[in-house]
Amino acid sequence: MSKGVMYLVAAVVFVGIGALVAGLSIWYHHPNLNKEPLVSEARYARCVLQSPDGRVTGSLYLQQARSLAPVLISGNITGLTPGKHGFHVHQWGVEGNDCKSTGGHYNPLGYDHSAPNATERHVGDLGNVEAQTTTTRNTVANVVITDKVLTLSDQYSIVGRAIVVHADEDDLGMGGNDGSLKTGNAGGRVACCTLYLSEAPKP
Ligand SMILES: *[C@@H]1O[C@H](CO)[C@@H](O)[C@H](O)[C@H]1NC(C)=O
Ligand SMILES: *[C@@H]1O[C@H](CO)[C@@H](O)[C@H](O)[C@H]1NC(C)=O
Ligand SMILES: [Cu+2]
Ligand SMILES: [Zn+2]
Repeated sequence: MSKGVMYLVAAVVFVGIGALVAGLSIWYHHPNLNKEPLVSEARYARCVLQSPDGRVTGSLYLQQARSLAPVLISGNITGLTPGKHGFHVHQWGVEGNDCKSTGGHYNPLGYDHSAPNATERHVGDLGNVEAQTTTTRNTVANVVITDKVLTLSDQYSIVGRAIVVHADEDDLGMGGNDGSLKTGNAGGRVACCTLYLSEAPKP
């Protein structure tokens, strides 16, 4: 063997041993990396709506069977004015009972505001909920949403962000003006809450 080839072989062996040592040390410091998780991958989250004037209340329950599965949202919201109300995930959690602290619609991909079934939309674009008058002169909006864009895990998780309910109807980006492509012209923020991870609901 020439000297050059010997040096090359020595270098390859040296780098190989280095990689092995690095790999073993990562494995040693993170012994859980090669273990199955003890709990199921399903995730659950909740959001307890609050409104500055206390008129709107409601609880929302979210669930996702596994990473990349659709997110189901269910719940009831009472005290809204009858009719449709924009319903979104905003970027930040609620600070100090102030729905303005939640920033704009959660939009990590930089798209325009649109409808929940649009291929390009804000991640937070969930359309509208509709409040109906009940016999007791109150209103209730029954929320049942299945959404394929939202997720409770990974890079674009909405956990820790906010759900915001608006005063007016979301025009789903069809309003023909700048506001429509930003917020759907859904008006003021009448209620909001921060999403937090929770246990599976008890049957
Ligand atoms: C919402 O209210 C309806 C009618 O009272 C009830 O059947 C439903 O279970 C409620 N949904 C949730 C998620 O609490
Ligand atoms: C989204 O839904 C609306 C109403 O349900 C429908 O008119 C529209 O064509 C749908 N858009 C897409 C992109 O599927
Ligand atoms: Cu909003
Ligand atoms: Zn939006």
